Amino acid sequence: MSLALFLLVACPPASTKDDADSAPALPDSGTDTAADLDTGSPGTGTDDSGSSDSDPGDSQPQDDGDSGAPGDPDHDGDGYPASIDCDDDDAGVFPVTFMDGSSSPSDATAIFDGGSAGAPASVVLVDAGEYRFCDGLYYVTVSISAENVTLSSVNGAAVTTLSAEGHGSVTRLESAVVSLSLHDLTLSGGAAANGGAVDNTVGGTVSLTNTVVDGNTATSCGGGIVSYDGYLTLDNSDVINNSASSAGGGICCADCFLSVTASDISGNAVGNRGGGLYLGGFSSTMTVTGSTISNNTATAGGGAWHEMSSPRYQDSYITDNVGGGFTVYWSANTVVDCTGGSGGVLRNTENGASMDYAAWFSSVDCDWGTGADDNTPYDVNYGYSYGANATFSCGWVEGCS
Ligand SMILES: [Ca+2]
Ligand SMILES: [Ca+2]
Repeated sequence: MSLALFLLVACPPASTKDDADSAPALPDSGTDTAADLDTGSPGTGTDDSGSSDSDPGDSQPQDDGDSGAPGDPDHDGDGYPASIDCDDDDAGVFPVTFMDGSSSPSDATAIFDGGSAGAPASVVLVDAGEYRFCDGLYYVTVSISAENVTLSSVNGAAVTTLSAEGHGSVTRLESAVVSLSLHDLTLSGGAAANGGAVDNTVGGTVSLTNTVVDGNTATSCGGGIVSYDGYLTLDNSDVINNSASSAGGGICCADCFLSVTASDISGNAVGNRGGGLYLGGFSSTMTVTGSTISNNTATAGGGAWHEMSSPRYQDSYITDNVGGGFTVYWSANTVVDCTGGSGGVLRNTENGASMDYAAWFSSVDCDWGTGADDNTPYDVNYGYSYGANATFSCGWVEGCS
């Protein structure tokens, strides 16, 4: 088809009908010329393709008078165009929505906005409630002094990230009464002395649900998360690719209560003890259930280092760590229980488990590896070596059998 013929077919006479908008079936009540000269007021005109329409690219057949840029409408009139408003049909949902439970949602966008990679926004939260984020990458450091604060997202961790981009911890608790819940978020880019993504050195309470702690660093303890004298709960969350200099590449927990369920602690590294996690202090307890600790690296305790604590692994895997599966040092009671039908300590470099001054250790129905799955050189290094034992208990070194 020649260009001339194509133009004849595609372009009706401009003076007789709507000329170029996205709803050509609509008659244009204005008088068109070859160009669009519709003079209707915004919201009342019928041709939206011309210079008189502020949103020629949106889905409205006519100028809708909204404040969105061309092609980026603000349908719900909340002041935010669809590109950053993850619910553009709900005027009560903003890029960052704050809900305190007692009134209608309010707009918290301004306090989280405006940060850049070089200068993250420094946010202090003094009001209890939930801050829910639309999709996006927010450059922030967040310190929390309100008692109960939830940071969450509308569409999940894969599309919603808070990053400190090397300028401190992503989140920091300011006192022991603070309880911080993290839901459906990714925390990354934190860099601090302790706790790159979550700094809880004050004895507060932290829980992570459907959350990813990825790519944070600490010069001392807890590349991803630190918890001193506090409570830390992970549910269906990942602590991955974090690093620390001295202890706990992923997690550092001292005098704390740690609960890990259906989570993944992988790919973390530390210069000294506890590649995945470090559990220390005189009163720490830990339960890891249905989770995986894998591919972490340390000089000792590649997967985990337990010191003066009581760790319990329930139906969990400790695999492929460099520097040993886990080390138990001066600890009262260690249990590795796989009676639920899964879990094991497999393919760790050096030992599956190493123990010094461990009072009691038991393994129930766990796979400690055979053949290609064996740990090297020992499944259990207890001063002596024990290999491929599925179920055994050791009370003090000489009682191990
Ligand atoms: Ca909107
Ligand atoms: Ca909205």
